[in-house]
Amino acid sequence: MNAIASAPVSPSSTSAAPAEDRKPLTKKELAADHPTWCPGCGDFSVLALYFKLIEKRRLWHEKVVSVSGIGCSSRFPYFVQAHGAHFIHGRALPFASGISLTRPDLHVFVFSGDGDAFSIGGNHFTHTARKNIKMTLVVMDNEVYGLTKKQTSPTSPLGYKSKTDIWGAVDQPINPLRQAIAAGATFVARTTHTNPNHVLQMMEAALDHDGFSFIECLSECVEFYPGAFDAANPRKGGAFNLVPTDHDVTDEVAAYRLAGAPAPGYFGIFYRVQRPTKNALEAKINADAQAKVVGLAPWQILTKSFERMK
Ligand SMILES: Cc1ncc(C[n+]2csc(CCOP(=O)(O)OP(=O)(O)O)c2C)c(N)n1
Ligand code: SF4
Ligand SMILES: [Mg+2]
Repeated sequence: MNAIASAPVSPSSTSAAPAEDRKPLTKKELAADHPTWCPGCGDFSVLALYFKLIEKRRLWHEKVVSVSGIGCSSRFPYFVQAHGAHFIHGRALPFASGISLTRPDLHVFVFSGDGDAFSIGGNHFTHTARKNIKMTLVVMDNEVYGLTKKQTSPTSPLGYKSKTDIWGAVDQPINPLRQAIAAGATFVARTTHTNPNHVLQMMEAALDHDGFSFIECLSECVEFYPGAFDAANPRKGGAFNLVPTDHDVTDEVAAYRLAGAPAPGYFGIFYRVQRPTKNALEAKINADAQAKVVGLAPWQILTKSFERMK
């Protein structure tokens, strides 16, 4: 991971070369530190497919930003050789919002855990979704707090035994998809780490979406919740059910209803609509304001502003 201010420059990422002459980045060029996740952790799969996405879609080091909060999944930016920030627990989205609004040329990705995104960061999830700030949020949902060694998370199912619920969880878990739809997210999808092609497909669709795109990616914590998603894994006797082909992704009520299907639920795009982004709306305000001061020196603009305040 590199700090925002210091973009790494590899031979294939010099900004002098036109995009069409540059070779897609390879996994070797994209990999930074060796991931410190437990062997078998679902998060490895998400990282590998993020590399694949960058390679396939010919994104460049200096144009990609990976932001995260705190948690096992949030270690993600350390392992990517591009701009990135491992920020404060639950605060990845406001940090990423600032980047997205000030640098519209960058592809902003946020990688979060279920605790990071829905517990301590729950309010930011709601507000980033309703503001429709252009970025992609991937929540690596393992239904537990992994980093802190097995506490109940907002997505842990009823009855799940953890260090904070030794007799089994009694609180109704949240439904991430329904929460996103209700908050005003304009792209809502679900996938699972055991189906690599599908993860990549969802990441590509999210990248193409002009607005806030949210992907819930089931990602097994083999240490503290092994087998959590066997019911969605055909190799473990489960069923991987795609969103029905006749589902209308612009129908909010239908999406909400589909998102309520009992475990293992459906996989695919539940909801996708176009609504002006905060990025576009603010850019217009800025352009209008700038048009009023064309030809003036900065000190004259400042004087005008002070006069308005009198
Ligand atoms: C302000 C603050 N409160 C609590 C913590 C402790 N803490 C670190 S990670 C974490 C939860 C991690 O769970 P999740 O977001 O689901 O990520 P996972 O490790 O499961 O990938 C908690 C409570 C912290 N680092 N900072
Ligand atoms: S504790 Fe769980 S979530 Fe964390 S790295 Fe290990 S398997 Fe992955
Ligand atoms: Mg978790």
